[in-house]
Amino acid sequence: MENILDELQAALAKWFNRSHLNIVSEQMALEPSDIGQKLYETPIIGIGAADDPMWEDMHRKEAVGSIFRTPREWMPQSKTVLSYFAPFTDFVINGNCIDPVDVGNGWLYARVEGQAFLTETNHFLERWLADHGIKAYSPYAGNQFQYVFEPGSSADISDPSLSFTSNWSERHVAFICGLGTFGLSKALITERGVCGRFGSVITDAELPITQRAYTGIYEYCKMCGACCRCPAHAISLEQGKSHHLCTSYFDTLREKYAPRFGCGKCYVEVPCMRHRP
Ligand code: B12
Repeated sequence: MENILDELQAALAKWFNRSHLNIVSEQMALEPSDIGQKLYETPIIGIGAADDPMWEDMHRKEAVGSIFRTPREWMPQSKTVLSYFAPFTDFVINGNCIDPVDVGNGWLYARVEGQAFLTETNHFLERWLADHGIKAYSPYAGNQFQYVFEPGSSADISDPSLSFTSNWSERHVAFICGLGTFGLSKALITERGVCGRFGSVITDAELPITQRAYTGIYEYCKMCGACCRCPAHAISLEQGKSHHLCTSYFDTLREKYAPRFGCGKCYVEVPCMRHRP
């Protein structure tokens, strides 16, 4: 099973280097100079055990909440979870460092078209693993993924005590799979920093487990406060991060950048931007 991970890394590298979905096309470009730019670097991977007792802890209100479904609740025969972090390219990161408020074009593409590419990456992993005799399922890319923002804001979720959560939180999954810990901004800090996005698949194979190099949930964060320059004033050293203030501000950006959206000012110009501090 060790070898299969090397093979998978190679297949992912090829997919990230060759897929046209990972490149700014002429149709999506806001400026001609953006055409041909790449959005994501090849991901880093972490593997968690489906019987890790920490999955049950995610049901606790202060963690993810009752809405969370453990790997076994998604797929009863599951043995492991493969979580990946796809770092943004310099094109995406540098473009969002130019102005403290205006969002870079690359950041907007990476959020919208880039997430569509990552959803395809989850399906790519499902297919690749199936070709190797392994059943794999991506909760986020499937039709049962659910999330809720402000309490009571989702028609599908009747429990009004739930807010800003989902039934498969990729950062919590990545935390359990050994990829990193949370920061003050609540971004997950990996070896490649915070600038990037996560995806995952649940599998029925005994893949080699990644040992977590941490115990505390904020262990990789130096609490330097650099992310407190958030334009929505949603982050402070005293109060942490307010999802409510962040989301309200985010909604105004949906209008400004329609049909795209994004912000990520707490992800750039911070010591954890590209590396674990
Ligand atoms: C809802 C959502 C939002 C909402 C609300 C934020 C939120 N709740 O996380 C809004 C719209 C504001 C948002 C904004 C953004 N988002 Co968003 N969002 C999500 C989404 C869909 C679900 C998040 C979720 O389920 N949260 C669950 C709640 C419970 O998390 P939490 O409150 O932060 O968790 C705390 C508690 O669990 C607590 N805790 C207490 N006890 C315990 C015990 C244990 C054991 C643990 C582990 C934790 C714990 O610790 C945590 C940290 O404080 C995910 C996609 C996904 N499927 O995961 C992306 C996701 C979190 N977003 C992401 C990104 C990139 C962004 C933006 C940068 C978007 C952009 N492109 O500009 C901004 C950044 C804002 C910010 N600083 O958070 C990335 C995160 C990347 C990273 N490095 O961490 C994700 C994972 C998407 C992805 N596929 O990669 N997002």
